[in-house]
Amino acid sequence: MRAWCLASALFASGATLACDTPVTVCERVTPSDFALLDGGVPATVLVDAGADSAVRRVAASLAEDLGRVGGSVPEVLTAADGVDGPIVVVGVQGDSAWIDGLVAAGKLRLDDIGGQWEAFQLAVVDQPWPGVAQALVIAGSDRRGAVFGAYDLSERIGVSPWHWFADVPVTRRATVRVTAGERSDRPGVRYRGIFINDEDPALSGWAKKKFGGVNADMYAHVFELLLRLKGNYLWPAMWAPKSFHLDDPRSAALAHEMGVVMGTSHHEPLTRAQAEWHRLEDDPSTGGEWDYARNGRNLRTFWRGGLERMMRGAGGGMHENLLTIGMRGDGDAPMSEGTATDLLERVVADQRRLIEEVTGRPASEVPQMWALYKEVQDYYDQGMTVPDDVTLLFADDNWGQIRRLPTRDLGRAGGFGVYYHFDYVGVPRNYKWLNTNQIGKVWQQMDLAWQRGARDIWIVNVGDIKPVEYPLDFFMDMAWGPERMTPEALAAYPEDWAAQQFGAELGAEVGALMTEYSRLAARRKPELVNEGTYALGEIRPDVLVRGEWSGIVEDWRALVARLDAVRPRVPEAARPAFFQLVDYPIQAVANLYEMYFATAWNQRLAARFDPRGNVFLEQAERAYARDAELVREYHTLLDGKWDKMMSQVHTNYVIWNDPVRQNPPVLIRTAGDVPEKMRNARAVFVDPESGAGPIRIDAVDVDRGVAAVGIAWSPVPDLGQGRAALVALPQGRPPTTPSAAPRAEYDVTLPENEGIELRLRLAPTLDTVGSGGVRIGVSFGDGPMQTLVSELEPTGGGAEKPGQKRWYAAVIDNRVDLVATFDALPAGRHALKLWRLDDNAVVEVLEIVPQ
Ligand code: REL
Repeated sequence: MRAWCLASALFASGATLACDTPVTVCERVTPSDFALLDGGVPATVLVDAGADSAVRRVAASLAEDLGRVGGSVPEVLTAADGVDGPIVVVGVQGDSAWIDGLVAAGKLRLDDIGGQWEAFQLAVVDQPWPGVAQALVIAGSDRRGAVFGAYDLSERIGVSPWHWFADVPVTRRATVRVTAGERSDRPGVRYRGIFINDEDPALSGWAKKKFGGVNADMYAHVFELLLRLKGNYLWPAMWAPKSFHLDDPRSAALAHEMGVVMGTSHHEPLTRAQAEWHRLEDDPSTGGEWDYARNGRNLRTFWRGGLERMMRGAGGGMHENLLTIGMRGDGDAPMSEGTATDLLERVVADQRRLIEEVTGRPASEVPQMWALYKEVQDYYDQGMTVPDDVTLLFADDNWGQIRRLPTRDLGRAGGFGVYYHFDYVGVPRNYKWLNTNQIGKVWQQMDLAWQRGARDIWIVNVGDIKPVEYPLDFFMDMAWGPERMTPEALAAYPEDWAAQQFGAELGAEVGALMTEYSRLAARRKPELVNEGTYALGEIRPDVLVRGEWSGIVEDWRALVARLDAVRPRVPEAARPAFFQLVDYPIQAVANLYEMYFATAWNQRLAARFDPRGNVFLEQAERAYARDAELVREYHTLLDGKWDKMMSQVHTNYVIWNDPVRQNPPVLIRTAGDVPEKMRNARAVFVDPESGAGPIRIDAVDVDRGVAAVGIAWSPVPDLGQGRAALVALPQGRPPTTPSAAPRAEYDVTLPENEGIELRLRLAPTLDTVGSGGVRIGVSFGDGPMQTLVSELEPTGGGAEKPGQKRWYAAVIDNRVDLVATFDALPAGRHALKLWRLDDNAVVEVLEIVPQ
């Protein structure tokens, strides 16, 4: 087998040398470059006196970043009089006298960004004003464009978006030059956001301790993080009884001031937190049943109040919002039995009437979205439409598989979006402790969304934010530049990201740790692991024989060994960041596996009254104590900056929902002595005798790829349990007929057999078209093709549907197994062929089992 395409496509780094890019940081010094920092002296920052608050704030933030790098914070001036050194000017085209003056004088052209959404242009301008040799212009097409331009520069001078939120240190540099020329950029996806959700007890507990609550002081950091990540949209924390507006009225004002577009979660219409409905229950004009058929008048009053509050805004101006419309039942439940399209259409029509009445604008001019979450998707599938200007927000299955993508009305003005999950509270099991998402999976799903036209909103449920820093950064980078996030850029991402946080010397190794951690953690959410998850080996009088469990634990041990080798080389200043982003997740999950593994052996041996079980009892107890120690270490880091942030319950779940506290494993002590030589549990294991197993092929080990209709099976890194997964690219193309299907071929040698069973291991992706499953074809040689179908039905809010049980199993195991059987084939060499019929098939492993 040859690792087909891997060398060229998968691991080739697409990084451009910074010196070749205009207006970026380059180590080489050329006279035409702009001196952002010269011998520790920063350039002066200039902003118009009347600039928008978001622009003034980011100018100050950029000045602080220059201080972080160079050691002294420059002044932020509103007049250039008397400044003879280099100047950085931040402003909005058409709103900045400084920038417009340069354009009028013919010294600056902003044609690249004119009239665009959130675009920015950076340009080095010589002799901008009398007595000033050079200016670095950061011009936004609008206020957020200016913000993103400034933070783009911050990132390039070495201030990670995570400098506060994960304590990533900034490397001091006395001299920073910015290459001459001009450069512009703009987002691919219009609204790019996060949903803080399931935030009790972790983020809530942390915020309460550090800021006195989930209030504006906390949101100041969240907003800044979001903007540094070039995101613009937030669904605030809402776990009952939180209300973004009632809890601290400063929060909404601050969002507006900093330039963040606020929203509310998918089931909280017209800026109202669900909790407000209950908190205002004493008000006779609101409250009562959350039921539009019976209590429509109060609901309208309630929603009107939300809109009026939005209109009052800061200083009387309207706050920027992307309004959620539609309705679910109270507390995120389905609204009614079955699909009540008429009622929901009435809800939407009434909500839009309210929008017009309160804002005084046509509803089509006030941004709105309708989230097709869980059973709400049924309304869409059954043909319900909402006005053309409303963005349709499709959702994943809460486990990272997008359920549906646009199939009709492709040109609708409001377009489409996706609501995605990195964290979830719900069936089959809550997962909200640590990151379990592979960036390759995020890439595959969001690339599909992009190709299929879901380009107006990408929002991701990030739980407490903290444990999902890495995939969140990736999600936002991809939302900003979806076309730039090619498979090659994806392959380079772990190293690039790690280099940004920990320095170039450690980039490759730490990036590899992130990749392997994500692969192992994605196998199964830690909340779904227990002592019974994997098969134990055999018990013999003198030794124990390794089984599946041992292999799983060995994978984690190998990763910990690599971590241990890297840790001492992490510079002192980066240790807190390293602990949060790399060390804690790896150690904590590895330790959890050790605990369940030891528990499994303890219970098994104790059931046979075998005192060797006591060795494992002690091991499991140590692991349980270690878990608490690791949490303590996290919580006491940096004088307790992140205290309570790791307090999601994560051991010994019994049902889908939280156990209320951490529970120790059930361990059994057996009477009797353990012989000395048995006391080292690791030393008592032996390998099983190897028998003839299936022929296993990593799906990316293709011998021949045969492209057709412009589509080819291609490796996608950081996806699945192999080195990469095989996906037909480009995505978003229609089904292919067998005669026109692209294929991958594997040369295999079959033994004598009476038939062949072929098993495909796929990622549990969904049919996003609604056409009855994801199809894939298999055949041997010139034999007939068999069509295999993966048909999973994620849980909606309503009655259980056929295929739902399969979906439970698939998301628990994070895999789907499809099996084809073939009549006896002659022993010897055959070409096994894999045919692309539908989009969104992600193949990880093939296994051939001769019968
Ligand atoms: O993950 C989701 O989208 C939902 O479970 C949540 O949005 C839901 O609102 C929950 O927090 C409570 O209502």
